[in-house]
Amino acid sequence: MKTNTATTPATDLSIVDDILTTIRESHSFCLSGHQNPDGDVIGSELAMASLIRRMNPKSKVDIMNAGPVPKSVSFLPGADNIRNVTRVEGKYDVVMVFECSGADRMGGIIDFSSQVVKVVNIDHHLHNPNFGHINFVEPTTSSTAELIFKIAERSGLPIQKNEAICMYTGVVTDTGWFRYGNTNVQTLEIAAKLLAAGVPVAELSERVYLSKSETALRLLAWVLSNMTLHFEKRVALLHIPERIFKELGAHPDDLEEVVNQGLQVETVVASAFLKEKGDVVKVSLRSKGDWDINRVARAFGGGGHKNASGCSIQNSLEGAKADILRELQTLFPG
Ligand SMILES: [Mn+2]
Repeated sequence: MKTNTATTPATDLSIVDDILTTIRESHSFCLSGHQNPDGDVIGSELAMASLIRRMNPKSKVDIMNAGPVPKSVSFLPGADNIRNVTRVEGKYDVVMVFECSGADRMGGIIDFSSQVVKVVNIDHHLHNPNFGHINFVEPTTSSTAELIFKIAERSGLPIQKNEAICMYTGVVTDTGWFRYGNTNVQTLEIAAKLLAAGVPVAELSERVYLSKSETALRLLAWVLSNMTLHFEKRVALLHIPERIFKELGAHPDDLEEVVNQGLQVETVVASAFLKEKGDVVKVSLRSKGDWDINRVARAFGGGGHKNASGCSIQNSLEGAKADILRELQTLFPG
């Protein structure tokens, strides 16, 4: 077994200080993440909103996303106040953007040039173009929640239990509960500090992971029975036709984690999950170890990380399967 070579990122504290100064000196904040936010976006937004309210009690802090809070993290303290919008109204001193490669990744809900004075860009993805006035971007950090932790710690305020729960949720959902290669020394050091701040680990894992609907399990059963293996069983191809999705009465939340199931097969190094919706197929990609699945996603204009990426393909389900297999084949030259 290989040793964990994941590096501990060195943080530029002058950026963190710029963010803290911005929090102290501004009056209105809009916090937002990528379209269809995940556990890391929601946890980061909630922890950051709480921190801003403590540092700057008179300020107005709104959280708005293009998409609902996933059911698995809807219990987080403050999640009821997160708004699912198609458009942000009015103007803000600051917009804090989590996990986005640009304004369009937020679903186009806000116009930076006319509605915002200052853009703070916080992300841990590769290829972030540093579109903000302040850019706190660390691709070697496991999760945005860890970046929020660094800001909170540097503020000098003791971390509150509600904030710790939100940040911990961001870290564990992005690291697969510390199983993925993005887990590094810093991740576990931060996790330890969050535990010290009162995170109830067992209760939290039950709420996040053991709270699926019956439909989600029936959908998973369908997907796994129809799984195909390719390239000497190194690739698992999973799919769900729109017709089956509707027949089962499934909800988009029911698809969470489905793509990871393909990786359970011993020989499989890359798993693709295709979801048909209208004339577009959404593709989730996962890989093991050094297999770079991000390259495959980028071939279709998508993005993400080396081991977890996604893209959309304008094609029929069968057409998209052929497209994605053709690109996956490039992982295995010769
Ligand atoms: Mn993340």
